[in-house]
Amino acid sequence: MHESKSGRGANGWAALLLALALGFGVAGCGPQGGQELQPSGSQNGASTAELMKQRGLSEADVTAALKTYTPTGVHDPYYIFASGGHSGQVIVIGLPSMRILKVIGVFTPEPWQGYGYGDQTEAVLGASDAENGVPLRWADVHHPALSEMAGDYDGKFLFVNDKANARLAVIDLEDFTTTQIVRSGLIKSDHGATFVTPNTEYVIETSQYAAPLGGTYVPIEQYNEKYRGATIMWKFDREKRRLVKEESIAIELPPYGQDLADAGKLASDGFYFVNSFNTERAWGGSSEGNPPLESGASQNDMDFLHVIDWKKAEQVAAAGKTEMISGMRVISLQTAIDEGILHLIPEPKSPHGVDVSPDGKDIVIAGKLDTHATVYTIEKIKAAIAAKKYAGKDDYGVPILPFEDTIRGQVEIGLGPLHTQYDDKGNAYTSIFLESAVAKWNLADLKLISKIPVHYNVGHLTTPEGDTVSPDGGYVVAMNKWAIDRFQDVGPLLPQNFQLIDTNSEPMQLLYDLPIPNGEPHYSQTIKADKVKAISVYTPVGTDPTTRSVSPNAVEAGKERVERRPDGVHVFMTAVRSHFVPDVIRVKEGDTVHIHLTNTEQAKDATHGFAIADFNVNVSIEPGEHSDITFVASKPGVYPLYCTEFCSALHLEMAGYLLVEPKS
Ligand code: RUQ
Ligand code: CUA
Repeated sequence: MHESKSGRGANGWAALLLALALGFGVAGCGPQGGQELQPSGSQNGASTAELMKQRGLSEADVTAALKTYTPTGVHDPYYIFASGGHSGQVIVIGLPSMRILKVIGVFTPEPWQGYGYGDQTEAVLGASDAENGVPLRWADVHHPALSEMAGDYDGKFLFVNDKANARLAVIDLEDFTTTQIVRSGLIKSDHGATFVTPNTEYVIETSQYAAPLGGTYVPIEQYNEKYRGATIMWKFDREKRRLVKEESIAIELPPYGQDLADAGKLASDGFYFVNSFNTERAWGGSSEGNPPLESGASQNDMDFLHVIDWKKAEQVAAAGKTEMISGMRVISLQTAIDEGILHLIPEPKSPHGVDVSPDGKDIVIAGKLDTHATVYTIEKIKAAIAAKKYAGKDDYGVPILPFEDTIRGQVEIGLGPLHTQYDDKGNAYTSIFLESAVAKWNLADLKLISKIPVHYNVGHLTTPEGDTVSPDGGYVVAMNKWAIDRFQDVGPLLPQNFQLIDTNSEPMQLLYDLPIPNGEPHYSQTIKADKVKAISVYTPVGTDPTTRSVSPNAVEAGKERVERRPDGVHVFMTAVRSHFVPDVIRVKEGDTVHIHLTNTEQAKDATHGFAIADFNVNVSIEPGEHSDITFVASKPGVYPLYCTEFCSALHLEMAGYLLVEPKS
């Protein structure tokens, strides 16, 4: 194995733009791919040295293995919660073993969990069906955010966004299930989402592509006048475990391409920061004589960092200075300007990540078309706001704070820096997309320390507790968009590649490659495992996971029954190893069938599944869980039903029949 240098200097804008247009970094750098290791089957009894020799492993390989190997029964000290990208799901991974623990169904039906099949989870998944008119059953998940108290992850909830359809979801970390999906109706896409304020007072969702607010039609020629961005402060009610639209506040923004966001903490508590690109307000139309969107959007040397005073926004909304759009309180752009809620600061061309440092003093921006990380300080930003020291106003009258007066400095990082994470030693780690590398640099003196190549085209990074006021350090995981030669071929669509890096060693050491096979993960957050207090059974028996209280339809053992009611046949059923009671269901063709199913088990891992042929019936019932299933027995016939989890020695016998008698 060899490690080659990136072999690429600062080639100027032309090369940079070309590489960007191709969306393609320096493929081929780093250890050579495509080797096959010898299997170890014939090596029983070999010493470590002999095994290394036979399998062609270096000392570094063995060190890497020792740093990640986790014996059976031993648990990882961290959870990674990774976005599942356009799978619409969330992936849960143990760190440092990189073992995949769960894929949580969020915006997409997930058959193993029965998510999106039973009545309860169908209601969660279909929350915006009526408003949208078209049922949405996929999403583009980008940025998970763990709930926080005093700027520290508290292990209670996880929020994620759907960039494609501008939705947010709430996942309860007691049972790792999705309990709520919301949509404002105000914006059409989001990207600066989800980010939480230090006590999870609000979950931030900011639009990406400008559109008329509220979803009306306006010709695109009126882009400047009528198209708008918006940032939404979704109120989170911890008691109810829900985002509350009526108590949420939106702020109208100019029609720039608002990008990533981050909430201030400690020194910068009360503010949040949103990047933007396309402050040129290009809208495409390349076949109508306009420049294509990508070049139209890259004309200006600077775009705008949006500085938002959310505590002020809260006061302004409380004073009633809002208008209602799509059932949401909106602070108009003019009000946001008049009340000093919104300020802009120039930021280097087409930035992407904005990341607040653990002490809240620094705000680090990395620009895709700039080779630097730019470090702003909240102290200087606050001073400029207080002194009304403006470098001008944008076309909408938003005051612009001077660039030079708000920054502390810049660090030369490399080609195409994107996202920054922090450790416990005052270091920052920035992903470098075009160079396919991770840079380690010191936050205090803004000095580059070292770089490590990754494979390939890295997007976000995650460090343990990395977005909190006290990161743990030790590791960084690079979330790479391309795998190219890292794994054996599986056809043209290749997995994404999560690479685990040891940051305590210098130079940093690459430890492990984890292929992600179900969607492009963007961001992840990594939390100490002991902060997450997951339950193992639902108590009391009959609990509905979406409400976390006993379902009115819960069934007790011995009280199973079938009732004919005006709205159909109600089957009150229990599941316990290894039978369903009742196990024969008799209905008539055309009947609406309501199955109320309680798993009466209280043993850890004693899950049952419930499936019926032909009617798309499939749920998973965890110990103590109650689930309701509704379907129309639209065709006569004999339909086996059975348990889908191999729950016991008599699992195959955990079965029965649905008999649908013909009408006539
Ligand atoms: S953002 S890397 Cu949502 Cu960078 Cu994808
Ligand atoms: Cu219950 Cu198999």
